[in-house]
Amino acid sequence: MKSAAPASAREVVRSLLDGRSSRAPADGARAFAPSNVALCKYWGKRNAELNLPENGSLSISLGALGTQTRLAPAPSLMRHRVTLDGVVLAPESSFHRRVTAFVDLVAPEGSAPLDIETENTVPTAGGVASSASGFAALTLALDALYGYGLPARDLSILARMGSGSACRSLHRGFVLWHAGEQPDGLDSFSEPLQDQLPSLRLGLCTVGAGPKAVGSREGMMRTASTSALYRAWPEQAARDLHALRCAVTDGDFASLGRLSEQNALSMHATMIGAWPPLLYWQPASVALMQRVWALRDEGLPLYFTMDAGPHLKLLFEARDRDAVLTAFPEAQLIHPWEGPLPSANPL
Ligand code: 2P0
Repeated sequence: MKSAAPASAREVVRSLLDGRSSRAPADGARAFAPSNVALCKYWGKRNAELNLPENGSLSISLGALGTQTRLAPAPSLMRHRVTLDGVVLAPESSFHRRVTAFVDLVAPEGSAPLDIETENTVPTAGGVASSASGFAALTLALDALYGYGLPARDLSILARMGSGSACRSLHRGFVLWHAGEQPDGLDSFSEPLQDQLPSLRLGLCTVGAGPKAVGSREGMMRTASTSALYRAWPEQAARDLHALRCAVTDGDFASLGRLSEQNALSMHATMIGAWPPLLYWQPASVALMQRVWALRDEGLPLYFTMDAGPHLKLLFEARDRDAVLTAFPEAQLIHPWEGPLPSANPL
């Protein structure tokens, strides 16, 4: 494909799958992908159809928190059936539509409908990323079901078209998502970084339940189109991304924590400057931030990051685990390198 021409998602997928297996699908496939949290955030798109980001981002995987997906061809069904955490979704629900549109993009033409069962071990649609691990697991499962055998880079490009942050859920540990420059996005892919901070731990502090009022997709668009502060974002993200890569390479936890916290708060500042304003924080979120800052003032090397929701993800080192869990008894401890590896198997 010519890299200069704008491309549709269908053209990009066809170029990736061209010449790949067209054998009969397996009887089924099963996959797992971990969720991830960005330390340098993805906020804003240069192409909404292909989920091409304005800036590169860097994440850490969330251990055993993620998504298990099972696929089985079901010729007797009239159309795909999507089951999320044991509940069959209505075909008109937005998640059903997103999932089936992605499946139709990737499956060979004329394929039988699929029975798609997906289970999350992360809170769904509450600001703790679930679309990331969901579309990553779905991508891995589709690759196994149809026997495409795509290389990791192409899998990440496919997953990104399902949900941007999904491309970072195909690896364990630190993952870099290159923004890329090409209009077709074939240079916007993810890759794992060498892990130099095996002592990193996270603490998930959830605030409230239930779905957020404004999803990331709409939130990004609103911010980019109405927030004057957003103009400063791509440049800051590029600077933070470079510095965070150095912090990971050097095993420099203090720099990683500071850069991550500042990057998250800067992203939120761009949202607050949007119209109508986007403030994902609850009073309890601010109280948690203040607890982190007070402990840091007392000498505890503790930082946080936040996504498009009210929850905090604490960042600390294994040796401070007891002190952190004493101060935050509500936190769920996450070891990024524990749990299954991202993988898929035909059944
Ligand atoms: C991130 N977020 O880097 C940022 C920080 C939310 C805040 O990636 O439209 O669900 O599917 O590409 O990936 C959430 O955005 O958006 C997200 P789509 P996605 O983790």
